[in-house]
Amino acid sequence: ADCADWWRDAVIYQVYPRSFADGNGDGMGDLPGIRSRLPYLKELGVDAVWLSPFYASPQADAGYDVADYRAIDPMFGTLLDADALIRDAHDLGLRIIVDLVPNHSSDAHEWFKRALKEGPGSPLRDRYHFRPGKGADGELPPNDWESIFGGPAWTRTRNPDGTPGDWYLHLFAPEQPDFNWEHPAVADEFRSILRFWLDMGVDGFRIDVAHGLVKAAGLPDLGSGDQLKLLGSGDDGTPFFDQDGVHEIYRAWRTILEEYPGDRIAVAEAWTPTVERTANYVRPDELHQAFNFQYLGTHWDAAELRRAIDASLDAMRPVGAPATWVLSNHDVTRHATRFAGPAAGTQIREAGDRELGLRRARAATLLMLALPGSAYLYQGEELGLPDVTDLPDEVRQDPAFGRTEGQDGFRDGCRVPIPWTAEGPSYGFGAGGSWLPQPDSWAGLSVEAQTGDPDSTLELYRSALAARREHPALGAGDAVEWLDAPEGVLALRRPGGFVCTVNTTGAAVRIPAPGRVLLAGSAVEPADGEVELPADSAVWWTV
Ligand code: TEU
Repeated sequence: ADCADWWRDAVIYQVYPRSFADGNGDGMGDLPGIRSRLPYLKELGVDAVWLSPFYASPQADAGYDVADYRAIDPMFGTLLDADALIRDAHDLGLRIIVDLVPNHSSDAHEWFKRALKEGPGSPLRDRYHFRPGKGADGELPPNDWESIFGGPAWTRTRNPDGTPGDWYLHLFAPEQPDFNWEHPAVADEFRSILRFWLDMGVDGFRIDVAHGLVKAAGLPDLGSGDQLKLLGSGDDGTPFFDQDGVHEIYRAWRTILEEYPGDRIAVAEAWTPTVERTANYVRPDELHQAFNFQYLGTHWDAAELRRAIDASLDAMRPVGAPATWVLSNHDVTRHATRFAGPAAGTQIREAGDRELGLRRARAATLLMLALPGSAYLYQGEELGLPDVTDLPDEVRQDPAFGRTEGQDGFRDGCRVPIPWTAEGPSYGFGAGGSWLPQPDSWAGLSVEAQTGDPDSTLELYRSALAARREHPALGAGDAVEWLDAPEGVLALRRPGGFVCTVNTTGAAVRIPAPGRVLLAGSAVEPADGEVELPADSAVWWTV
């Protein structure tokens, strides 16, 4: 883990601070809580921890609305807590990656507050996208863009004298005004923020909405067309995503990262239409990694999984970047629920067959961890947590919730606080309850309940991560060789004498045993050179 290219095959664990561990009993997770659980993460066997935003924020979008990029929100702690967390992590050999939110600030950011207060003509307005409205009285938004959370991407301001004024752009919630990245002060400020956190000792950044910073000149209308389809399937023509200009920003950032010792990295959150477009973000002089959302979006289907894996490896090979796998995060339905039913997509409403979803999730994880490259885990997936699909409307906090039809804002379901113990009011999350209610069934899924149970998902993750550390060949390079296998079965060979078999079908399948069992998600007993692969299961073999 100390080597220069530590990130190429790193397993990185995403902590969602408000839902991980609550140190002060106010029902909200915090930095001291995370700090107290670092030994758990060390024992789990991950290389690094990515922390979702903990900055000063009104929490209109759970901290992705930053009011001060150099301060910790009091609800999470202080800069001293952050410093202690980084130090403790480093002492344990864990790296820390922080979330950077450069596409937009909070409307409570000093610049935006002053821009509003000073009124039209304020030079601070140039740091955002302020525009006069259309129509006789400027009563219509400047263009036809829609917010990703629903509704227009523009909100009208009031002038200091109370009259209706200009509009400002927000690709997300109205409380998240988009920065104007053409303005040099914005670029300067973020270079300075990078240095601030690098000086604090962080090992890298996860770049929020990395594909969104630059907008097409003139902010042209989308015209007819389903905007959501443009976002979902992507389209090179989208005037606010994946514009070529973003790459200049990342080249400047790479230079800064390289100035610091210790191989600091940046990973792009870029929802691009194709893996080839994603690869543009990880050129040798830009960011190091980019999440592979094409893989995240696949059905539980052998051919589809194989296609997504090949496409990602093929796209990354020419740029020399590691494929970066991810199955769950704080924006999508957890994979134990996604794979439970026939529906695909990132937002699933039904709970589905819990057992089926868990079996497939365990198999999908073993497949992911047998692939070359880096992998991101989302807190709680190592416990096999499902999404909580029946949260009452009144506890939901996702700003997308209820904004428009079709945008359901089901992201709260994957953000329910972690169960640590089998007993207690919030299953050990904290002494004062939890900001979202945990289902009763989570007692049996707690860290305490699973620890030491060899059949548990937690112990499966621990074993898989231990094996990955013991056999670095598992994550190394970019080579995957597909072996002949019956329909619905994947068999992939990795250099170093490893084979991973995945049976994606609902029935047991008999195949020639590829070698000796290294790790199995469900019990397998090879005999006479053959083995029966249980339904929806994966096995690692050494040959
Ligand atoms: O997400 C960017 C993004 O595009 C997501 O909104 C995604 O499309 C959606 O969640 C899928 O349902 C990032 C953060 O990860 C997310 O939590 C923030 O809400 C968003 O940026 C705004 O900062």
